[in-house]
Amino acid sequence: MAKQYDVLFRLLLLGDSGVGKTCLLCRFTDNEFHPSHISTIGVDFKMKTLVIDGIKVRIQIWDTAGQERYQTITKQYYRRAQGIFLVYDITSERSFQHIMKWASDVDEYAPEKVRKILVGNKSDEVDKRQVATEQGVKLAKAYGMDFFETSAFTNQNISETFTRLAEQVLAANKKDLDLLRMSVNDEINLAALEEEEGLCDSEAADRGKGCWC
Ligand SMILES: Nc1nc2c(ncn2[C@@H]2O[C@H](COP(=O)(O)OP(=O)(O)O)[C@@H](O)[C@H]2O)c(=O)[nH]1
Ligand SMILES: [Mg+2]
Repeated sequence: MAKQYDVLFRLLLLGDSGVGKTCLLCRFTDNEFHPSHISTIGVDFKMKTLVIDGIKVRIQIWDTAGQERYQTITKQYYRRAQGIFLVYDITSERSFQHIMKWASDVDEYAPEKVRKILVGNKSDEVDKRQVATEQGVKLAKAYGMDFFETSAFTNQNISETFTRLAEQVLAANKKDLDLLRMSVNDEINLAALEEEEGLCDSEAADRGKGCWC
């Protein structure tokens, strides 16, 4: 049977409630947009496979499914991520201001080599815009991240944004992958390897919920 993928990465969508994280995910994986998405019906994650430089990259994208409202996102969400989308809503200055808080959580809890990308969603809402494109560009530059304005509604820059982060994560893990390739001529699954190495701490296992094992 043909190999389904060469490598698996976990990506995480972060940002205030209502910025459009769930819609971005549904648009990317299913090419669907539900205008009145009921945020309580949160998906845990969705998967998609991309081919980057001939490598089949399976990405598992985690949505925060309502926890952001109560700031109960556990550090395990961060710890298991290799890439993070920091999402704000261009019609909400507040959601943009909060990016700094999300970024500092990432610095605190995520692995050091995690890759981040800044996303200003709802670019179709031209009349309601509160955050200028230049502000996004400037913030992304300050954090050393790439930046895209997206619209889950019109499909603007959706696949570009997800692909760019996947490419960056792949590049950041390329050395490990090449080493693995030399020794394992089979399915390469970084996530499975991590598990074998026991990276899931007992604290998380005890809690069960919120642990990505
Ligand atoms: N106009 C517009 N509305 C959007 C867009 N993305 C999401 N929304 C709307 O914003 C609201 C919140 O979206 P949701 O994905 O649930 O946000 P989440 O809480 O960050 O997951 C919903 O009413 C969506 O229909 C977009 O790109 N453009
Ligand atoms: Mg949501």
